[in-house]
Amino acid sequence: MQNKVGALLTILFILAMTGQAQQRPALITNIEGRHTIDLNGRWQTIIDQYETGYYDYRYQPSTDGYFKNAKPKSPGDLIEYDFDASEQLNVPGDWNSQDQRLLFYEGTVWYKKSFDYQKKDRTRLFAYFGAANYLADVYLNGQKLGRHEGGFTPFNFEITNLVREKDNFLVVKVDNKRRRDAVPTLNTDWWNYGGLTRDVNLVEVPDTFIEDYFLQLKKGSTDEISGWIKLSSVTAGKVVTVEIPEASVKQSATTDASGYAPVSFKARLNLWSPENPKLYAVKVSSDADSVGDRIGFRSIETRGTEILLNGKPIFLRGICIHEESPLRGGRAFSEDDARMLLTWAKELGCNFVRLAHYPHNEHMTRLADKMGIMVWSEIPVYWTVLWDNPETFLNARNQLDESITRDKNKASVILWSVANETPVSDARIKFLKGLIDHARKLDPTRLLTAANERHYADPNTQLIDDPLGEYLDVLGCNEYVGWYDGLPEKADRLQWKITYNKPLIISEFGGDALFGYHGDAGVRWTEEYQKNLYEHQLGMLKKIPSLRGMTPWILTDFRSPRRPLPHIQDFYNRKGLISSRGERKEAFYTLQNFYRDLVKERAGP
Ligand code: GCB
Repeated sequence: MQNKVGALLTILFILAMTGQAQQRPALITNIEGRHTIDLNGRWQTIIDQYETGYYDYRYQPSTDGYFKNAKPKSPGDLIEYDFDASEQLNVPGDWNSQDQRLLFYEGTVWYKKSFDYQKKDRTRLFAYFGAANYLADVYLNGQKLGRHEGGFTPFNFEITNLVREKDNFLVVKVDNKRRRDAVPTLNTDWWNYGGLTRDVNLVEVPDTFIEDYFLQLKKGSTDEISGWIKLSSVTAGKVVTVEIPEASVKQSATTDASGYAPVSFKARLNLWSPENPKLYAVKVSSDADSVGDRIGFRSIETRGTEILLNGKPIFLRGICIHEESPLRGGRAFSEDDARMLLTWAKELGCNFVRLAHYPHNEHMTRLADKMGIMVWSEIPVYWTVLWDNPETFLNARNQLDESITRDKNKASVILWSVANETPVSDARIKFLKGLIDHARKLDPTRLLTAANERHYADPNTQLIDDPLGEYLDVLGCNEYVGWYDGLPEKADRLQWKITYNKPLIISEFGGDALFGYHGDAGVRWTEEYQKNLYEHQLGMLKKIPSLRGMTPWILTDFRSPRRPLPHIQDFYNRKGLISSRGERKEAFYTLQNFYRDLVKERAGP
């Protein structure tokens, strides 16, 4: 029996690795270009720590759970919940920062929103969730639509046949309990914000609609757009058209048996770059549907240790960012939140951000497109996920898939990262190689990276030789010389050896400082210590010949359960260059000056 189970698991794992086990979910791309009805606002909620609304007293899934939104029909009826009399929470928004009782809560909260809907002929309707952390069970009018796992990527369900004109109730059970086999796993260094953390919309589309499209410059080209358009049904022989009026482009193609229409055409384009974040109005249409987008076109490649944007070598002046709103507290979710974070990054002198450690909301990547900021996008394969578990792999791959589906037409996104600080092993390589292959299949144009670790070859030599490097285009490396690894001055005597002839991004370094705490540079937690650490780090990093970018850790202080030190941390990771109240620490200016000098040096004498 054991053997049979083992064999079955192996087959599942092989299927998963080769991509045959699961169909890609039909996620609708570019919701902004669609007619939507927003379901944001106040939702009724029930805290359900014991999951009474889901399981019966024998711990079997109940047929009569809270998703029924039941009401007593007579005075004698026993119903122990009532959404309409329950407390409300804002959507989008995590629950932790909205209700003091829920700050540390990990478990289930039920959400309910009622709405009316005017039905239309030949119109399909989808409920689209920007994200729900972590596990979402979704019901409409008492019927289950499905489940989604993964806290940072969008998903949608069709509700055309279930929706009615009056008194619909959309119920979502959101569960943010951490699990060893989940992605991320039990152990992270960020707050486990639960809830419907991003926008919820109803999306109207025609019967056969443009479900997805990929329109980017062909790898290595600056004048050939190549990609595809996918219709929702698999009817062959349908004509689809791409128009970019400003570039005098109008191209048609015909769908194949699976509803895909490959396109490839020449175009004279004003290329997207941080100095010139040019976006073109693009229209994709079929006989029944039409969707508008704004897309930038740029090429991104590597040559030896160079990263080339539009054929020219670049240096990525970056910073890491968590999806947290420093001033309001809690998860960032709005365009205003995104604007504040990206404006601060620009003020620091950045042309690049690492959106750690999971896909951020779409406002971030849309705004990065408009503001001319290049993006490293990441999935939460963090530290020690279960490398040997096929389900864990499928989950990670699905999160990568949804992230690429959402953002693959954003010029700002130049790097997909598949992991952060994962320990070297064969099982991990197999897992991550599976993700890399999948990303390359979905998107042959972008660069692949991961934030890896380094180790000491001898007391003065840091060695980057992670075997994963072989499969990456750009090496990412986190290091904490001066914080977890000695004192800041240690950086002065270190040399770096890198076994790959590839560009390197130092994807993290830094140290904690409490804003306003001043003292000697030798005193931990002071702004002076952090500033001194940055000075020594920057001196060291400048000497690495293949260094092509850096994203120090991190733009702003952020909440973390791993950081309890009273009066200093108070459950915040204080490695921000900006405090959780928006105050710039001294090291902010150290990095800002460094980036200013870099720009001057690169502009020439
Ligand atoms: C790391 C992690 C990051 C942590 C950071 C820290 O290496 O990648 O998620 O927050 O260190 O502050 O320790």
